[in-house]
Amino acid sequence: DSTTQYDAIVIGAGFAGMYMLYRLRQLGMSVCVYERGNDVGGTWYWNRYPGCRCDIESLCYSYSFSPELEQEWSWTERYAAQPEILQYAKHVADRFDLRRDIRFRTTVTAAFFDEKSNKWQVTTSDGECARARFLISAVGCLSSGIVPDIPGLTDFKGAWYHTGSWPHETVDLSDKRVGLIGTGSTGIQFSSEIAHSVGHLTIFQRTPNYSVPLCNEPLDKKDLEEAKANYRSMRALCRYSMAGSPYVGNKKKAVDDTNDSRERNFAAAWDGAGFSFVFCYSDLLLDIDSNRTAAEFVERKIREAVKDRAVADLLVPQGYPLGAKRLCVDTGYYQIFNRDNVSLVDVRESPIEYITPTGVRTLHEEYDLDVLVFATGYDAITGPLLRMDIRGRNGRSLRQKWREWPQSYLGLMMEGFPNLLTITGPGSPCVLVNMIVSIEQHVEWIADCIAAMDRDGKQTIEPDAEAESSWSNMVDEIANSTLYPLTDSWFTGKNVNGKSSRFTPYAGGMGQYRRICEEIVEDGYRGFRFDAGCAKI
Ligand code: NA7
Repeated sequence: DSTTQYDAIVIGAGFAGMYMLYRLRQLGMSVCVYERGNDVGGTWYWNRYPGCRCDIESLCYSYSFSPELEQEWSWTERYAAQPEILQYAKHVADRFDLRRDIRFRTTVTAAFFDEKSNKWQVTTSDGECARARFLISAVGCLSSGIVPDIPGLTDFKGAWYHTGSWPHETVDLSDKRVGLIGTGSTGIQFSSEIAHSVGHLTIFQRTPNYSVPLCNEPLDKKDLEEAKANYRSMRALCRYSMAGSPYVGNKKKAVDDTNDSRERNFAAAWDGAGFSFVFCYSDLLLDIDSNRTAAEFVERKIREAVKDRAVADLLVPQGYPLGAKRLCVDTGYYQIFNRDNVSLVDVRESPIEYITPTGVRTLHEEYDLDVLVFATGYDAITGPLLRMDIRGRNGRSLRQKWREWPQSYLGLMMEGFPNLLTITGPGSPCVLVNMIVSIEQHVEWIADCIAAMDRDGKQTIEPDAEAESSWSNMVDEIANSTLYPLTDSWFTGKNVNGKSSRFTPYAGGMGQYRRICEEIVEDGYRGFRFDAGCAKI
């Protein structure tokens, strides 16, 4: 067999793939990482649109595994912009000499499990085949962008872009008539950044989102010295926290507070904002009445910021709880609507009918545009996995298995797919928490599991069907105890035509999830079977 053999193949060289490679090397394994981009960084490699910035604080949106790395890298802002995060990813790749095991510009198209050899065979876009005992997906949760199927796009004479595959060369938007479709986190970041420099910005909004201020600021020498001296305790807090960030949330419920005290508390949270806003009471994502108090506060803030009452009416979210769609975090978003060169079009009231060679035609009006930008989101969490044709035991495909519902045990492994491990897969906390904390926990769990298998002479690991289904039911139950499923969103898959819709991430929090994973290991990998037939539950 001339096929190249590895101990492990990792798909993706973003933050998950890079750290996985680092840990597998420490186990002495031969590893190949396939990466479709030209360099490391994943999300931060592809998302180069103006205004792209992480809305988790830099000091905790960074690797914790190397104290030396922590000390030598100095973040410049409380919330880092995309170029700085990409620079950090490149620095990590250089520092740990990761690139020599990464095959860039190579997309994995298919993978099947060969039951005779207990190996995964992987096929890539350049027709190459490789085999490995372990196949580890590090494809990310938001890497499969969606451009809506609007008639006429191919006839559009101007330039058009999806924010998740923004060109590497500078796109000159100055003085251009720019159309933006989508007002999620990305659309809000993009429009706030460019409104001041474009000729005219037309924002096509279907659903208004709740957005709170980012309150970004430079990190000075003193901030950094203090952070560097306290990294260990901050990381420990993140690891066992709800959201993978060092917020100490308020234990009080909003419904139990008096009106005056609640107003003061919301105002203080607004002044520090970022995601900590939703933790200013313990029940904002659990109790609809509490949630309403926060939503009303944000509504007042929107109305204070936007001068035109009719525009403010359109920007105020209606009919779904704050935070049920991912909360947006902005820098001066609502204020851009006071500018003469920004207009808001309600495409729920007047839907986009088609794209013309010169712009966008809605039911009631035509808009002339030079550039059209789609900030229309992603086929989240399962999308990047299902783009590949993955087949496990008996040739059964993952697409088939997940037709109804993406069942997984711990978001880490699927029954019928031995030795396939998914970093931040469906059923893990993934997108509900700081992704780096989530990634590090999965990578470390996987590396420890492989080391334990080698110690015990086990070839394969696979979850038991019963463990997988009870985990998936629990993910569902926890989601249903929150307000998240009360609206359609990319969390539920409803943003993708024909996608099975269930709330996909584990909503019990990072700390609780980590404890469960630890207990399962202490209990001899409860719910997993090692080698065919060695069930242990
Ligand atoms: P999101 O949050 O999925 O936002 C996509 C936006 O695009 C949202 O406002 C959608 O409206 C809108 N959309 C999608 N399709 C259409 C069509 N056909 N017409 C009009 N509007 C449309 O994606 P983001 O990239 O902003 O954020 C994804 C995550 O990336 C973010 O949460 C961070 O974790 C990073 P809808 O709400 O569906 O009515």
